[in-house]
Amino acid sequence: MDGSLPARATRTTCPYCGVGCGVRATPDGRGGATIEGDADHPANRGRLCSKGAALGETLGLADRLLHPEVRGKRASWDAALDAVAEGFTRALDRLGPEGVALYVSGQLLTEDYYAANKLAKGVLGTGNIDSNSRLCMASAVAAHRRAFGEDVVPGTYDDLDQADLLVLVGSNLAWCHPVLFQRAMAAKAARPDMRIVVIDPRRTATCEGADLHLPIAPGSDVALFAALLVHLDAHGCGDARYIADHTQGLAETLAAARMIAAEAPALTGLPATQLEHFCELWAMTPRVVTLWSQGVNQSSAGTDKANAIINAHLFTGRIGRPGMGPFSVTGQPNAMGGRETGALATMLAGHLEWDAPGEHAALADFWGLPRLATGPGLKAVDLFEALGAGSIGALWVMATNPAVSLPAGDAVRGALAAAPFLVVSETTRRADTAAYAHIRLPALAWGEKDGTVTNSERVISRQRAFMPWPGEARPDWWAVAQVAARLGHADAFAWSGPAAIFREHAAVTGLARPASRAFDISGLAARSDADYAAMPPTRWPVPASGPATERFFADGNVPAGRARLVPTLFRAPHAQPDAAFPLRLLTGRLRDQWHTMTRTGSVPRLMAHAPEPVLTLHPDDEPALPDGSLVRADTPAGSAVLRLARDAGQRRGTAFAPMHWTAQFAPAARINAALIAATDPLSGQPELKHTPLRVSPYAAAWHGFLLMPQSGGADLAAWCAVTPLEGGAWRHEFAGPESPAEAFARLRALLPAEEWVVLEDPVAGVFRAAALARGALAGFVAVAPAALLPPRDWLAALMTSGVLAPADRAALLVGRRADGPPPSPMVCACHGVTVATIVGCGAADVAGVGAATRAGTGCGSCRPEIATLLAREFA
Ligand SMILES: Nc1nc2c(c(=O)[nH]1)N[C@H]1C(S)=C(S)[C@@H](COP(=O)(O)OP(=O)(O)OC[C@H]3O[C@@H](n4cnc5c(=O)[nH]c(N)nc54)[C@H](O)[C@@H]3O)O[C@H]1N2
Ligand SMILES: Nc1nc2c(c(=O)[nH]1)N[C@H]1C(S)=C(S)[C@@H](COP(=O)(O)OP(=O)(O)OC[C@H]3O[C@@H](n4cnc5c(=O)[nH]c(N)nc54)[C@H](O)[C@@H]3O)O[C@H]1N2
Ligand code: SF4
Ligand SMILES: [Mo]
Repeated sequence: MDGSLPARATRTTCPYCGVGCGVRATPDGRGGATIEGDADHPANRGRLCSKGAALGETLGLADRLLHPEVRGKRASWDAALDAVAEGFTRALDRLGPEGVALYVSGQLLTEDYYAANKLAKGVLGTGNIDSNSRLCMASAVAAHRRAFGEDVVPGTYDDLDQADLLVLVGSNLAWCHPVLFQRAMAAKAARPDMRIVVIDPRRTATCEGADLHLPIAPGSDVALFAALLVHLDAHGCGDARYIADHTQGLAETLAAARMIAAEAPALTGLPATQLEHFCELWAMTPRVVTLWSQGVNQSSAGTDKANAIINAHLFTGRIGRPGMGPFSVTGQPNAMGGRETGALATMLAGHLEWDAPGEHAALADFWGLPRLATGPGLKAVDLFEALGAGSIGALWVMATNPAVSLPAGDAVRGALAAAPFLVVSETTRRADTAAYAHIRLPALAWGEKDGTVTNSERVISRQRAFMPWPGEARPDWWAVAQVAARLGHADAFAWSGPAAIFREHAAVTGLARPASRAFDISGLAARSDADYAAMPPTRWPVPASGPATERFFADGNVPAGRARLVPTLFRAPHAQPDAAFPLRLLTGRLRDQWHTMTRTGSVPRLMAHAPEPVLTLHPDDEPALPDGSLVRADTPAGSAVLRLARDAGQRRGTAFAPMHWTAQFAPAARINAALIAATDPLSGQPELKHTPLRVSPYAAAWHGFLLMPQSGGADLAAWCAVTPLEGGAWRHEFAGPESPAEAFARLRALLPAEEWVVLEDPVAGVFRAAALARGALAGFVAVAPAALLPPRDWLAALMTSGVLAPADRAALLVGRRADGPPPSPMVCACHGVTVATIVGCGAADVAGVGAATRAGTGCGSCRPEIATLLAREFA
């Protein structure tokens, strides 16, 4: 099973977002692969976004973890696995099951997830297995369970195509679920009466395709949806029959909504007329999908926000029918799989419940593991606090990078550094968390691993291998099974491969009989290895007998018997801005980066869109701070330093910073170091979006940059951001406290040169040096006050363009040829088209720009930005 290379295209699934696009991958024989969208996959019908389209460029083995390591030294798998088993045994002896833990990820395959959960709950006997889904989907899960009695997404992507009104709440769909966004745009183009509303404090790229943008005050969504419920009630929009036959809790829910509805304009900061317009649109459009994401979930009121949305759908009976329903989109490729396998501290397995009579015993019997954990364990934020407090003796982290992605990042790093025993399963050395590990286990990556993932619309798709296993990397489930065997449970983990695990997982979902569960794939429990290998995308449920449902809850039947309308009261975010921290920090994602950049950060064309970590403010906030300068972002929890950008689409009083930069790329710009670790009381999901903030100038004696053939690392200056460039060179941006002359000498010494072209002006503090080797540019360093640095783009291009023309040589120290184009930021990652080319091409619409420059004609992810540029240009 350590796969030889297939000659033809392999059908697999994109490993990034929860849209779950089908991909056809054909290895190119040089360590990469050609990637195309799978026209037959129901999620994307052939489309891919910029990240999916660039997957072939992420397959290289640079920085891959290829061998197990014990305390920093290469070790055999046997030695490493023995050490893991010993470490956990020691911790169990000392602290009991509460003192051991696993922290896993929505980027594991379902089979890995299932194995990890069985090890934690079944063998170690602990509830302490949580997933990074706690940072992502926990509030949606808790809301589904409150409303329906089970964690079920009622709708499908077809509902987006069929809706007459699509409401996007706290979702930057254009950047984060680009292929779904393109589906929505296509639906709107086909049916121009379709309306799209975006509810987001920021005017995002998603707003480009919307009819209405409600720039809501951060954290206030409950008030908006309470106002909607009261409006629906006042205008007779309730579905009396559905309410009477299928729901409970209406009176309390309406009473709670009425208590805040009148305050909605003040709480949401939205003009009453705009609120009214939104409510009317929603009220008069039966086919409405309300789709939400992290602007809802990542909040100390996340569960209430989600229930406030679901309430409006239950009240109107607009659920489970074509084109209508509440829709929580998942972030990670297998966020849903983790919920299905129960690999969260608050779940058992296969949607079985601890407190449902007989289910704990049924699972313990089925597994043959009588030590099965008897109750929930620690949720992610609490788990890392416990680690910091010394009450976790052994922790195994798998496929997630908590040193970067958890809030209170410096405390998390402290806890990781102090962990008595830390195992990290990783694909790459580039993950900050791996640096703290006592044991590093090399995992198979996308293209090598084999199993299943479930997307946002409950479709189970295969991820198939099309590359050979590199070095000694192995599947995560295999490492788990090996450790279980060493702990005395070889039989319960004696799987021949992922198909066997999948069958067992499917069988677990049938154990809830006779209690009904919506999640039932027991009909897949007898799949042969060959059937599993060939499994087409399959939507759950797949019960062993009886009909499978396409959409849930249209008939009102929910697992809880009656659906619950949940009273939701307004709660402001955990911490309020004050004189010391007057702004609010929103965080989130950029179009072309994936999370902690361990994959997308090494792809130059994905880096080109946003090469540096940037903090965005409204032009009227902190107006004295110059655009493009480095600024300190201070919060009650910590600080980070980022480049300042201005955007009139940013809500006044808020700032936005991307979550992506790490110690590998920009150590001082890790924004999570500045986030407070407040959580939603029901879901335990951290409030990653609303920390109070102060922004001030970052005092540096010098600024500079360095271009080199290789990366010099991210610790060359107090502030440093590293970016790979097209063609193989690297760019480093710097600022620091020493004198410019000292910095220049230190950095210049890093460059190889046969000849130098140098400018030194100690009085102005301006220093530039171009290093030449065999007539080509081999490196460039510039140090100066920020405003006096030359532009980078042209020099960066010269780094890989060979022997320099005399006119290029003459212009080196200026950083730009007088007859060349002015520097301009990249917009289209597929075809390398810049802002200047787009606004200069003469076309007035997105299609015209595409015809003239090819921008927007690849994956299409940049089309909203092209529209924004044109709107600005022709305003
Ligand atoms: N390019 C890219 N795509 C991704 C990912 C990635 O890393 N990169 N990650 C994937 C994952 S795991 C996830 S979870 C999804 C996340 O997908 P999204 O949730 O769409 O992305 P975010 O940027 O985290 O946040 C969405 C928006 O919430 C807004 N917001 C903040 N506070 C509030 C509020 O109080 N109310 C409202 N209504 N809105 C608010 C923010 O301004 C932001 O624009 O993306 C997935 N897709
Ligand atoms: N400020 C802020 N913080 C956030 C968020 C936010 O919006 N704002 N969003 C949160 C959300 S929604 C999420 S989902 C998290 C994501 O945060 P993380 O999960 O920490 O981010 P990733 O970079 O996806 O980490 C996945 C790691 O697994 C490795 N990996 C990939 N494939 C495999 C595999 O098959 N096996 C193994 N063993 N390893 C593998 C990768 O190299 C990478 O290091 O971040 C959260 N943090
Ligand atoms: S939308 Fe993009 S990132 Fe998400 S699954 Fe599809 S191709 Fe992958
Ligand atoms: Mo996520």
